[in-house]
Amino acid sequence: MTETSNLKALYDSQGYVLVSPLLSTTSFAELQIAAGRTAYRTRNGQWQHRRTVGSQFPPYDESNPDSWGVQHVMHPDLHEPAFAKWYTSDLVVNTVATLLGCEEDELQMELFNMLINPTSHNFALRWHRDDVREDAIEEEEREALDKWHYGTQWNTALYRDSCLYVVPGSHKVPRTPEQRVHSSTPDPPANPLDMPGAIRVDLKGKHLPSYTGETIFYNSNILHCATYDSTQPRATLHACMGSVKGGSTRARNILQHGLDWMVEDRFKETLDDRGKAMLERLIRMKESAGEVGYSLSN
Ligand SMILES: O=C(O)CCC(=O)C(=O)O
Ligand SMILES: [Fe+2]
Repeated sequence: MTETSNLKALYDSQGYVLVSPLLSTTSFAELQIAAGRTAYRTRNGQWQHRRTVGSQFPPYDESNPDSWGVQHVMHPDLHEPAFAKWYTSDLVVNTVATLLGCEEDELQMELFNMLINPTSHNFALRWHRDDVREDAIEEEEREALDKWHYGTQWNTALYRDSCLYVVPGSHKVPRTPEQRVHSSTPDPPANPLDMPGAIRVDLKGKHLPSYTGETIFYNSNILHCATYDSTQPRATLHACMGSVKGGSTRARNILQHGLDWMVEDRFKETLDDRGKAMLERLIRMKESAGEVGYSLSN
């Protein structure tokens, strides 16, 4: 097997794979500067597309001034071209095409957000799958997992990041009765490692130069949760990309984040030709999707 087919085989069997590095030295420096400015603007209220402490999933309300994430980092009003440049770079696009087993010209642009540490409150997300409700019965869960092959999500750490927990292999099989017990309420776990099969993901960020931008690519319907410590700096690029072969399967999960701004020409004008083509594929999905609602409840 070649190295890339190894990567895909591992991704398909575990539901995630670690890749390092996913950033060149230049893009690491550019992105770290852009990320710092973006986190600052979000925390001081200048950038209002954010994930609010207290809201685990979209829609994020405004009830808390503290934030655990920044939404829409490619938005033209943010004026940070480094984000779209990286999202459409050879390294990212080729890695995603390898993992999905598709050609570059099938890839659609999706979400690009950033996860940051809250500054005054610890926060956590419950065990969940991004697009399967916690009360789904076994057959519904199996059906949802069986069609979830057309996209991948990734976290690229700019600082060391050990917030995320996953259950390897759980992207393919419904929860066991015991796993259901740990993932059926809105409450985050007291100890994530109480979940049968759980592991903690530890991504090296800038501290070890040879690991710059360590990344986990994961199937977003793998069973996962996360804990956020307000004293641990976090700036983790959080993005996803899909293949047009998925048709509308990814529409709800992607469009629930509110992507009207991506349809505007002034966003398109910030992209190179590859980016424009990827965006065009997303817009086609959006046009055919209609009303999508939300994947999970808060
Ligand atoms: O913080 C993380 O790494 C995970 C975020 C997550 O699971 C989500 O936004 O659904
Ligand atoms: Fe999630």
